[in-house]
Amino acid sequence: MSHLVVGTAGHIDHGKSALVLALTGTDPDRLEEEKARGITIDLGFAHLRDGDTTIAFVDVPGHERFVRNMLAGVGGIDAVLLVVAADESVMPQTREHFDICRLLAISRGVIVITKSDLADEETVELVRADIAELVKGSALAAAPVIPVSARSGAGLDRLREALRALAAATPERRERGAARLPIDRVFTMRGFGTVVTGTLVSGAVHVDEELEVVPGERRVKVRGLQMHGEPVVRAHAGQRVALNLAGDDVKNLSRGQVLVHPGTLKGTRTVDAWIDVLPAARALRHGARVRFHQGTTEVMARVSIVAMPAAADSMLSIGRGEGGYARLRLESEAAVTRGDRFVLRSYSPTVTVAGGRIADPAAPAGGVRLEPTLQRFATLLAPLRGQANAETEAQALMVAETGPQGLAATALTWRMRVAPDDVTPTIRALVESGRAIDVGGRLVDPVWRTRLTERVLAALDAHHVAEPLSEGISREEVRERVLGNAAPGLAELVIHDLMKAGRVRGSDRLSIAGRDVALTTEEARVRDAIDQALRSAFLQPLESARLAEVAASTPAAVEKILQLLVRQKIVVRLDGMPFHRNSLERLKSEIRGLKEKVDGPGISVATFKDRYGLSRKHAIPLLEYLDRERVTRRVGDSRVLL
Ligand SMILES: Nc1nc2c(ncn2[C@@H]2O[C@H](COP(=O)(O)OP(=O)(O)OP(=O)(O)O)[C@@H](O)[C@H]2O)c(=O)[nH]1
Ligand SMILES: [Mg+2]
Repeated sequence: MSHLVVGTAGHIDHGKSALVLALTGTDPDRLEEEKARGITIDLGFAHLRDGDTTIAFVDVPGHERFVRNMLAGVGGIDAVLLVVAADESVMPQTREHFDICRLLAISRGVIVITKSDLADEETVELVRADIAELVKGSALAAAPVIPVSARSGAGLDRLREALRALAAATPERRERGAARLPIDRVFTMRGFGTVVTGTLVSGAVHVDEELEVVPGERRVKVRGLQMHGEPVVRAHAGQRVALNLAGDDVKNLSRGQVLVHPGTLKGTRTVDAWIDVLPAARALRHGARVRFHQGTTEVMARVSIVAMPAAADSMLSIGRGEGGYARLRLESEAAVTRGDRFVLRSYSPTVTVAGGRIADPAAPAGGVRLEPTLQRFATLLAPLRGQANAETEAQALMVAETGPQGLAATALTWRMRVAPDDVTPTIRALVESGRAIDVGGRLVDPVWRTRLTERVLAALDAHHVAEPLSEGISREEVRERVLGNAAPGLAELVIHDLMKAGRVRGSDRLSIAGRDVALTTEEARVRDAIDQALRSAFLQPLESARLAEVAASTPAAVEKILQLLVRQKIVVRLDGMPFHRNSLERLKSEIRGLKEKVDGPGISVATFKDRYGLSRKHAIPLLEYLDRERVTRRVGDSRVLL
């Protein structure tokens, strides 16, 4: 079963719709107004079945005012049916439609000279010459040119034959990749609800599947699928489908939105692109306001021409017939991705001026007047021009640009157009070639592993110098203050690297290995004095003023040493009061030793304070400490020994 989507193209009244009707039996003009005025206004659809080949026709309007509708129609076609009337030959919209097809790289097609019944052979030959001139040097230069009359039926069989050959020669579209369906029509059907139609650009959709609407980030469910009027359970790339949608968010859908597998495409407002300006158009200037057309989307955009820092704005333009780099700032979101082709029309007069290809659908914010920007464009565009293996370079560039934050692996799909099935092998290729490290689903440039290692060492070193008594920086602070802008997985990896290499040690606090707490002689004396004083005080409280006196030092110096001793677990503070570790150990063993001797309700607060000669105020924190240490358990005002 093969599928071909063919779009008509050509000047108004040249017989495009009549030809589709003659080929398929379906009149593509369905609107009252179209029938009344005898012109096509919006897209029309019809299809032809030939053995196991289905040819879907998208019939476009020729009127110059409706080129935007034509653009929405040709976004998803495989081939063009370029129509030129024998009695008028090549006209302005013949050229404009053909330009659009070229800009969108539609490289297959059949050329039809319609209304052959209205012209003699000589005239038809002149039309042939005009056509040859038009398509010279293009992909359609060798396309068949077939005179046809929709009125008499002459030439229709030859045309059908040519279409059949076209279908046979056209490769099936990529089914790999995430589903992507630009909406070209939305309507409601009694008994069904909302129906949207479009051509599946990539991937496949199934009945009962959930899809996301982009832009808008709404979810809808596929209640039913139809292809050419018949229900199906699945449709794939290259097929025209009608989807019956369900869900709370199904209201207000419109042409230009795209249905995708959730999370595989995002709305964007800044894109980096290559632009080709048509030979017959005016130069595209920096700052120009244009209409950006991609798929079925149309949004206004502002062009920033990318050039070297020295170039003056007024000189910045891409000349007629030339190509160049540009950043497009869209005035509203569009659902586009890398590699997409688009068309630009000038704001006023509304004519087609250029087209191009998206290199990055989520260009970084900021100016384009920087030398690295030129390099960025060159790297991103090389693979789109067919340079082998350059895609890995382009991916590596995007990874590098995200710095220590890293690029989410999912961005490979929505930003780099990597099919979901190809994400894992792509990551592997980046990692194996040394372009990225994979930290918990984020890809980071390996230079950050080294840079952040240095950063941690420098921070620890500075800390040791500033606070020789400190035993390092808490792990949390290292993560948040020192490595705060790094992907969490990378921060962990860097700390792990340093510990494994033996350069950093610690658990709660990290310090540089070998940089032990350095006490001055005076500090060591104070420490020993405090140590001694606390040991001999046993459980008697020693306020810091008193400790300073005993140690012949200042309260501030004593406090610093006390903090060090607390961190070293030599001193324990209970309610702010310092006790020597040994005192508390002795207390615990003494109380445990009472177990055999005491019976009944255990020890009361009164017994405890009398035993150790403490005030009630000082006894309570010690008893609570014993509870916490599971030596005792409080029952009412008493302690049971455990
Ligand atoms: N004599 C003759 N008239 C034709 C032929 N094909 C179309 N016509 C007439 O030409 C007029 C325009 O035909 P359409 O098919 O509507 O032309 P179109 O290209 O679809 O026009 P737009 O969609 O508005 O751009 C109609 O009156 C048709 O009847 C033909 O082969 N011979
Ligand atoms: Mg028409």
